Amino acid sequence: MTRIPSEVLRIADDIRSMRIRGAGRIARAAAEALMIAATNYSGEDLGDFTRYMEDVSRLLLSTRPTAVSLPNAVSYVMKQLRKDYRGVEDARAAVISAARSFIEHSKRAVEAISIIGSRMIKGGETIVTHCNSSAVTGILAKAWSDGKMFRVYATETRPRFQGYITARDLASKGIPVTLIPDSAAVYAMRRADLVIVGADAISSNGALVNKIGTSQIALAAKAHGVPFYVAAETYKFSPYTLIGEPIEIEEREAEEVIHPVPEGIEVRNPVFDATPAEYIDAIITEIGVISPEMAIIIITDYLGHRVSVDMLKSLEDSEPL
Ligand code: RI2
Repeated sequence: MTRIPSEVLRIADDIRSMRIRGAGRIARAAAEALMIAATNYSGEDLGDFTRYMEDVSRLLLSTRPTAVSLPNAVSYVMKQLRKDYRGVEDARAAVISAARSFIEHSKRAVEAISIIGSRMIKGGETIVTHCNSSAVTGILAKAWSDGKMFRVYATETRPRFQGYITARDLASKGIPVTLIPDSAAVYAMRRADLVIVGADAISSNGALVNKIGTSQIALAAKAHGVPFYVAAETYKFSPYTLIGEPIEIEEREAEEVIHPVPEGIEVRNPVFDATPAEYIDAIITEIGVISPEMAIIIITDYLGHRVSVDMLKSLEDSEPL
């Protein structure tokens, strides 16, 4: 069995340790890792190549459990290996081409979202965001470069403080930004006109899974009548939820919350939470602005995942790669 290249192991480790983070970046890094793995395969047996690529996929999928962009990227590339090929060269070419096209599509999707989302900012608003989403910062950067004036409240996003990345990024573009503790959600909402957050996963019932604390911001927005928007590429919609698989909420080490962990105290570190569809006013995707109730249509009609008894039965005997 061919060994997994060190560069691929490094990408997997970077995703696991969050040196590579953000659901979109994670997905592109996984596609790149599959491309590197395929390029480096030196054997000539198609069956062996397929098993090797499945090993690489399993490694990538084991890194972080919540962002559905990761399994969606892996399955977009790996479904190429369900076709018939004359030999390794053809299969390798198909894998590399699918990985490239995923990465290209992903970048263009983020760009389309920034254009569409920026049109929803009229100028003069106070906008709240949470964590660090490149889809969201893309929208804000585009609106600002189009000459719209607004200000942003960015939450710190304990325990990993990704809100600092957002604040630094916006400030570097000249966008007025105020960093606030996560517990200032209501304080911010009293002054806010709009909330825009990113997404790690959206389920078939339109619920949003995003960085822990998103749901309390959504609750505060609802209570204050502030519109709550989500910026999400369509590969953040989960086909797995369509067949009854819940989105797993990642729980990371207690040491991220407090170090050292005090003796005799249990510390929990769930890193995502779920916001029900009724708290979401719109989802800004690369194919347009939709309501959360349209999630099912995105998964079935746009992404092409159809449920049938035959498909469900075949799932029971194989791994859903
Ligand atoms: P983009 C991040 O997760 C945040 O929860 C953010 O909202 C989401 O990914 C989407 O980010 P983490 O990797 O794809 O920081 O919009 O745990 O960049």
